[in-house]
Amino acid sequence: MAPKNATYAARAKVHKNPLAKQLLELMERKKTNLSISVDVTSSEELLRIVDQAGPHICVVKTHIDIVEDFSQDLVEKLTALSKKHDFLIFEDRKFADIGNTVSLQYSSGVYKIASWAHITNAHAVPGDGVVAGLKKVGQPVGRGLLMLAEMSSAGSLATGSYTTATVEMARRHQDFVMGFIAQRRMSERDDEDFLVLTPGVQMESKGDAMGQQYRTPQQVIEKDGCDVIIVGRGIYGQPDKIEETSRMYRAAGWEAYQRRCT
Ligand code: S5P
Repeated sequence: MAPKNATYAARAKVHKNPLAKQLLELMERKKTNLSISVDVTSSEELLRIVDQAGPHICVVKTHIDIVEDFSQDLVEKLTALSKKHDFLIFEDRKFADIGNTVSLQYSSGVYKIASWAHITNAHAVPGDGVVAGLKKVGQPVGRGLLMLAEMSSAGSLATGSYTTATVEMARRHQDFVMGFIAQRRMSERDDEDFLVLTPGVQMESKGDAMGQQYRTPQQVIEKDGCDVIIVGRGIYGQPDKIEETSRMYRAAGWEAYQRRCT
């Protein structure tokens, strides 16, 4: 892995995973390590939030199955916004089944996730088959996968030897697995460079009533060596201040990264 203080640009130059390289380049070009998690149930609200946050983010994370009025039009408009504002789309599907099933869930059904989401994620619990099933669909169309190595929620079972085994699984599929959803940097090896995208980030609150636990951009990026902060309610929780709050989290995330690099 690149040293903890290596810049996104330096890492992009030598990265072998195409999606990781693309994201690192984008982050450097746009000077942002902020991802917004837009967990809202209306297409119109989703698109409004994304358009307002757009200038400040590198990734939009969706839970497409919570949108009540989902249509192909939403996907087309979201894709247009990703081009307008220069960000990647990450469908937080958390696949967790046998290879054959996840390949169908990823390619087919109502959502056809692989046709529009640059990035998706999977739990390691089924074993290597989950990666193989997703890779079969996603790799030919240039998609990337994140493995859930840790979770932000209280009492998560993704710790210790489970986390270690997840990293080992990712190592066996580096052509498709671009990194992890985790709470800290996952590897210090200099022959690999997994990106770490980290949810459970907020500056105002320490958590919610259902086990979510929040840490600050400084803790996540500067102290724990993660690469991208994922902020949900910290931004969309104030629907009238999307632009302003995105700007604030972007600045906090980028300053923490700059301090890490010096
Ligand atoms: O460990 C995790 C992994 C994920 S992907 N913890 C999480 O909270 N998430 C997701 O990040 C979760 O599904 C939600 O979409 C987002 C956090 O939202 P927030 O409103 O708590 O910031």
